[in-house]
Amino acid sequence: MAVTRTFSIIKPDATRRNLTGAITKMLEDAGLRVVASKRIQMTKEQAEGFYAVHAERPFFNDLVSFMISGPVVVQVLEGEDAVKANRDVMGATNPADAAEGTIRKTFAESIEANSAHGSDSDENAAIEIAYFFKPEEIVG
Ligand code: IDP
Ligand code: MG
Repeated sequence: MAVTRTFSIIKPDATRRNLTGAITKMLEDAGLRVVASKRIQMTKEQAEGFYAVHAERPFFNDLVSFMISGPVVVQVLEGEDAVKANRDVMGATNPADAAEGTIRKTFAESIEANSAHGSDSDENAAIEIAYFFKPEEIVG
């Protein structure tokens, strides 16, 4: 295994409930290091572009509205096989299916307001990191 990077978002349902620290601690406890982090208010255009792969899904408009309903914390995480480590600690998309001890099981409000995003491949991680961060903002 190699040290790789992935992209994470602490979603508006979580920032609203003051869970930025609690979720970041779960990421760190899973062996991931926060090498970039910023709290932003996404624009509608940014959220639509970020989730463009889901543009044809019935939940797309609701998802975009949710993602701009409050601030988010975008992060770059580094660690051994970071994409898998992050998705393991995040848990299944639907909190009803998420394993005990995962971020989504612990904190998610619904399948939509599920507290965290994590990239699903190294390729998408690189694309998503570049969507929000300049190289000089990432300090490993
Ligand atoms: P993931 O976040 O676990 O990778 P994706 O299928 O990529 O899941 O979906 C992206 C996001 O869209 C989810 O995290 C969730 O916020 C939302 N979402 C996914 N499926 C549904 C659904 O069936 N209803 C409402 N929102 C959904
Ligand atoms: Mg996904």
